Parts: sequence; C-alpha cells; structure tokens
Amino acid sequence: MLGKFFQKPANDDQRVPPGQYLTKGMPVLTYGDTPKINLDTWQLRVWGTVEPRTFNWSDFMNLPQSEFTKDFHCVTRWSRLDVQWTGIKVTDFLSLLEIYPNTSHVMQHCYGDYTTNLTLEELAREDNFFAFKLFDKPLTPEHGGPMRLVVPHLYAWKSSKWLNGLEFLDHQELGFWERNGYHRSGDPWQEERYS
Ligand SMILES: Nc1nc2c(c(=O)[nH]1)N[C@H]1C(S)=C(S)[C@@H](COP(=O)(O)O)O[C@H]1N2
Ligand SMILES: [Mo]
Repeated sequence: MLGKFFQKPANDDQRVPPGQYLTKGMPVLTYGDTPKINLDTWQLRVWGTVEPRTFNWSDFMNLPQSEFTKDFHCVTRWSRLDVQWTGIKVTDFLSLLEIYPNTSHVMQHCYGDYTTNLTLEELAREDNFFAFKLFDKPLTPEHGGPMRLVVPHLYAWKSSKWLNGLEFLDHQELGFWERNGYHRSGDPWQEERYS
C-alpha cells in the first residue's frame, strides 16, 4: 500500500509531522515545466515596501555561505529527513535591504511564474536559506537550480524553486497553491494542509 519508496517512521517519530511518511529519496514535485535559466542573466529582485534592488549571480555568491541539514515535508505526505543543502541565510540577505516598517507579508516570485506567500516574520526566521547546492552538488534544475528558497518549518510548497523575486507587502496576498485551496500558512505540525 505504501509503495517501495516509503517506510513507516521508526525512532525518528518525533521528527515526522502528523500524517506524513518518510521517504529516503528526494522526489521532484513541480507544477508545470522546469524553466531554463542562464546564470549570466539570472537576477533576484526585491520590490514593493522595500528599497528596490536587483542582485546578479556574482553579487549573490559574494554573500556568506553555510551548510544546512534540514527535514523537508511535502503536503502530499512525504517527508525526507536530513536533507543537506549549501546556501545563504535569508537573515543575512534581509540585512542588506531597507525594508519599510509597514511591511507585514512577502510574496515569492519565480522563473516559471510560481508564487507563494509568507508573512515577513516567517521569511525572517533564522533557519531559512537560499540554496544552491543539494548534497554537496550544484542544485539541479528539477530541484530548483540554480537557486531556490528553503523554508524548513513550513510545508515544502513554501520553498520556491527558481526564486527570482521577493515582493514586500503591507497586506496579505495569496500565492499559486494558496489561491487553489492550500492553507495560507502551511505549518506541517498543525497539519495546515488545506484552507
Ligand atoms: N517554482 C516552484 N517551486 C516549487 C514548486 C513548484 O511547482 N514550482 N513545488 C513546490 C512543492 S509542492 C514542493 S513539495 C517542493 C519540492 O521540491 P523538490 O522538487 O526539490 O523536491 O518544491 C516547491 N517549490
Ligand atoms: Mo509539495
């Protein structure tokens, strides 16, 4: 019934949110096509209730880099423990910006037009990062290469692959899945799957 990719959680129980099964692999989950991205023209833009800025790939790679080991929970019920990433802390990036005090929410934008919403507080968590390596290899296009966001404390649909923009907002707007029935917050420990 569970299929060969899944096993029941054993002693990792406390790390597996309710209603999730462990997988040992790293499934690919994308709505639509994988965009083709050229590093020479790659950009990460910030706009909205923030001083607008555009970062190119070399600007971005000059930021301090670290390794992260985090669990990854998809709302379709698979969880993968101990995923190893290399990336840049979101808080380090945010410290470069002039975010206006009326900011309450942030929309993630991507190559390929996917969007997903967060509160500023959820985005500014210490354990969030922009990843460009997965298990020590450059992030492949299907997993979001050259760069994706990882927000480990929420369901993985909140971790945009091919991120290219952060839109700062003074109100909440809903992203792609959130407009299509997913929960606006997406905390796996509260099983915030659907709205
Ligand atoms: N741009 C974009 N980001 C996305 C998605 C997507 O379809 N497009 N899918 C999300 C979902 S539902 C999940 S579970 C994770 C899957 O990441 P993976 O394919 O690297 O495992 O990416 C998230 N980020
Ligand atoms: Mo997902």
